[in-house]
Amino acid sequence: MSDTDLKPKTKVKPKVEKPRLHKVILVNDDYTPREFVVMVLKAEFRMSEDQAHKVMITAHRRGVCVVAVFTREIAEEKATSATDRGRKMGFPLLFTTEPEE
Ligand code: TYC
Repeated sequence: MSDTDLKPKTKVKPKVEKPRLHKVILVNDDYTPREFVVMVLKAEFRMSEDQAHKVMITAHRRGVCVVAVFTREIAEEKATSATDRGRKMGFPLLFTTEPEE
């Protein structure tokens, strides 16, 4: 570029989409012990005993409860890992994910 060349006046701004967030959802079942659900919530989602108990009891009463919100990859990893903890113990404990509106 010589000294006489004009610099472009407009900057090209790359458009970066905000990553859509995904909910991790705890699903109730009739077999997994309550204390085990609380233990998994504390271990996997860094919840306090009190928070974990509230989430567990909400899923128990209403069928499902939103546990936390993450980017899609993290939500899926957490849901799989938490579900596996139950499976290893022979429980049907289930965590699913769903995109936020
Ligand atoms: N319903 C289970 C019981 O009565 C406890 C439970 C709560 C299991 C929440 C799963 O997501 C769940 N032992």
